[in-house]
Amino acid sequence: MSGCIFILNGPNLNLLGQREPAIYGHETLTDVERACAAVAGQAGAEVRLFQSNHEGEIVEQIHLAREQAAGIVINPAAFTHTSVAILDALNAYDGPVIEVHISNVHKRESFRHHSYVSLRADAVIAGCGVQGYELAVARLLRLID
Ligand code: CA2
Repeated sequence: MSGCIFILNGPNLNLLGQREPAIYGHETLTDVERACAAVAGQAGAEVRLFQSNHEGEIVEQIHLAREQAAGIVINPAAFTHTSVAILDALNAYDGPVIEVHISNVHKRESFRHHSYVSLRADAVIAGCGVQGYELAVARLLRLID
């Protein structure tokens, strides 16, 4: 198996590991990228991690994924609950998509219970901490095998 898995992250996730460790843990996005690269590497695949605080930049990464990615792992962060634009972009992507949330959004405020992205995602992982990203990559590798 070869191919690149895009790991897309939404607003404020650049602060991962620096603030709110009780909710999001101590690991950073760099740690996430390293762990996911190790999982993908066992199958001869690569990952590319991207984070943006801007909705349009995430939409553009999803467009790029149409040509470059065998699958997408996405934590849209707050855009999960608001963004029809990200949903529409994912609907124009043909490969598998896995939605990840570090926290268990269903144990939190009710506005976090609805996800536009879940209307497109092939699977949703929530509440596994940053391990959720590794689980998502492992699942994607199975789906694109
Ligand atoms: O649990 C998740 O992964 C979320 O996608 C995280 C989003 C939140 O809006 C979603 O409802 C659930 C928030 C990401 C903010 O990330 C931070 C990380 C460290 C410190 C502060 C914010």
